[in-house]
Amino acid sequence: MIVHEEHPYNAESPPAALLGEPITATDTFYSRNHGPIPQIDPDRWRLRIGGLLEHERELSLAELQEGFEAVTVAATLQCAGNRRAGFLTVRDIPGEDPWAGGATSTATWTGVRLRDVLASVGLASVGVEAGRGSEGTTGSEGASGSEHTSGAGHVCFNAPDVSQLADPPQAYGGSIPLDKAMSPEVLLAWEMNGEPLTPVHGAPLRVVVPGWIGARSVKWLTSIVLSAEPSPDYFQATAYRLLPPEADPGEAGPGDGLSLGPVALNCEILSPVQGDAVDLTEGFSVAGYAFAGQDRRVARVDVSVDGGRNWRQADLEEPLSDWTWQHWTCRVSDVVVPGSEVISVVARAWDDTGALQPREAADLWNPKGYVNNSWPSVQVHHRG
Ligand code: MTE
Ligand code: MO
Repeated sequence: MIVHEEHPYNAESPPAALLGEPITATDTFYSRNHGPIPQIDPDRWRLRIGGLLEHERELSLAELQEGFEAVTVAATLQCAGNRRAGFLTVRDIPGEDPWAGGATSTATWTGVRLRDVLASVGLASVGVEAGRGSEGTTGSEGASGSEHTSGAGHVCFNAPDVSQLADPPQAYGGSIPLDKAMSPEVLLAWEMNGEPLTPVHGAPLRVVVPGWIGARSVKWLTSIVLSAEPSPDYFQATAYRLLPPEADPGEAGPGDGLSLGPVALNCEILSPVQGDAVDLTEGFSVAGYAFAGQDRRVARVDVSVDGGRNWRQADLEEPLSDWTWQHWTCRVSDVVVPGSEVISVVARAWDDTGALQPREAADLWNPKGYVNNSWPSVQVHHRG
């Protein structure tokens, strides 16, 4: 692992651990933590469900595991700060870790559907079919399209870990609109890759919100609150928001900037890595991942070995599910390098709406360093 911080523990997956692997081994799955890892006794742990409901409910782990259908979903998690390092040549981002392209990983998650648990507290999926609200699925924070008669529009998640880096210290939480919460892929999970969750990944129970930024997949879940509004928690209301470039993040308050929800189209080159020697005469392979987030799929990945002037198409793998990244590979040979033996390898992904990643990190830079989905590039030289 590439460890950015020990306390709190923040570590990204090295490129070699992600390369060509549809599923990331648990011990090389990235880990993003805002506070100390809570050690929770699963026998004493309870999940409380409250808010805009007729009956509050408290569930033990056994009651969750035995009371609802267990399902397994393959899903990629991706931190909103993934690839932040690419912003630092534009302008410094003090106080945030310089994540490269390894703040993303994929696992199979086993648990129960959040919607089944919500149904057990009287929240039927009324309105979900009637209105897939554009607000809810784009991640902006108006009323959800699937408003329930109780008035709930958002499902808030709370955890016991406290970030000492925020002033004052802040317990971790977040929320998603009700229509996403009622989608069948959203889980309350106790297993990752077929094993019980490890402490760093949220034991005994975490939320998994496929297709949305990792921040919404709240670990060490202890309570769910149904609410008319998004969670007031610091990590929903103030952090994980895209501020305009001129904003002072130290001054940003609740509601400033735009709330991040669905993952933006992105890709990364995992091989070769920066500075590698490759055989330009014999040829070499360029490989990486691409991910399109909520409701979208990667449709094409292009590779250039001349800094983005000419392109060839990579072979793109099928995703394991609607909620995973796609790996790609492109064999490059007959590279002619006039004058210099250093070449710039660039990749770019298109999604199935025809959207292309933006080219320049400079156009995307923001004070907290979120959503760098500019074209990745690496410089390599001839091995000769
Ligand atoms: N949940 C809690 N309780 N505390 C946290 O710090 N970090 C979030 C999310 N859930 C976090 C959390 C962020 S920002 C990300 S990207 C994912 O967890 C990372 O999940 P992982 O550590 O299992 O990879
Ligand atoms: Mo994150």
